[in-house]
Amino acid sequence: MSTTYRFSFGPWNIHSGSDPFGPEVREEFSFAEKLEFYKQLGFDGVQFHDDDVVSSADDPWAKQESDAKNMRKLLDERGLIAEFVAPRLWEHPLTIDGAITANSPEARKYALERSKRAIDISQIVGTNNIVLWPAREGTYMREAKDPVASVARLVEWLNVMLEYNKDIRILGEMKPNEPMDQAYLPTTGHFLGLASLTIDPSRVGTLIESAHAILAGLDPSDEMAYALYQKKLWSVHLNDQNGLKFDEDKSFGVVDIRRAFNQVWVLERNGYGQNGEFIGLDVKALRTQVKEKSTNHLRNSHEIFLRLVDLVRSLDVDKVEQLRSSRDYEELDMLIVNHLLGG
Ligand code: 3MF
Ligand code: MG
Repeated sequence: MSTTYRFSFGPWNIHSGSDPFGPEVREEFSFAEKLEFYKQLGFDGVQFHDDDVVSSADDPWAKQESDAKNMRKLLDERGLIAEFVAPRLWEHPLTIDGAITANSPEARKYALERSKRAIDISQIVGTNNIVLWPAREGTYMREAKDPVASVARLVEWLNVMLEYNKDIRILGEMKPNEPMDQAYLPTTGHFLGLASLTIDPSRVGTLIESAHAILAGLDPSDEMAYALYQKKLWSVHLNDQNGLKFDEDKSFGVVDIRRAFNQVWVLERNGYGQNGEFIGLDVKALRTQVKEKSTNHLRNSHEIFLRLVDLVRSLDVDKVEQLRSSRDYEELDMLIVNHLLGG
């Protein structure tokens, strides 16, 4: 059965181009304008931070609830689906030194309460998927926090969330560094290892971002395979990355088309998407783009993904099997390269 893929992205993927070294270079599209791009560009799913849904995660709950209901209406009117809600735990003044692993009890309490509200928001916008990107759950220097206590705090956070709502599931999006020097849970493997210690491992899975695997020196398709085997690959953030540097969030496949092909191969051949999983694209427009063309990275990534699906489907699998059996990997190399070159 061939999968009909559904695509998603987050409102942050259409942006005004600021980076740590310079300000905005183009005017931000309003949220309402961004929403109109989804269907135009071939996307059905919207990924949210809690405060993408509500105007402030620090507002009284009654205000947040009404904001979330309005958002649900906007989505329904446009035939859009909320894919996940992620509590944005890394921007608040209280969470400067981390949220879940902060040394400050006040910060940790804030993180727990805010995360519960994010779950409440998810229920209103219509998704059970909660993404945890533990952005500041690490250190700038090793001595800053107790590493064992930090791991325990991450498990405790998971348990509180799983207990708070029995319908939700948690997707950990792991990244080895940036903004921190070292993350406590740098890879999918680290996270899934802890998942087994929670009160309900069946509701703890993963979202794998290509660039995050690359930054950890790993191959994204192997990371995806590892999670797929465990039936725990519940979302992806496909993108590309040119080596070990800051997280570039380049369009999918533009740096290494073969690496992208291998991700599509592992997803397609293992039925990813057949239980409603989205093809999420966490891609950023280059800073040099003008506003009118600052959604092309999404269009391009979507197109590259679909063209790679065609290439995966048209690959001569018997030939691949034959070359594997005869251990003729030089010929296998050529078969793949020829296929990618259209020959
Ligand atoms: C990290 C993420 C997001 C970030 C987003 C904004 C769900 O890779 O996917 O968290 O917030 O990328 O920069
Ligand atoms: Mg991401």
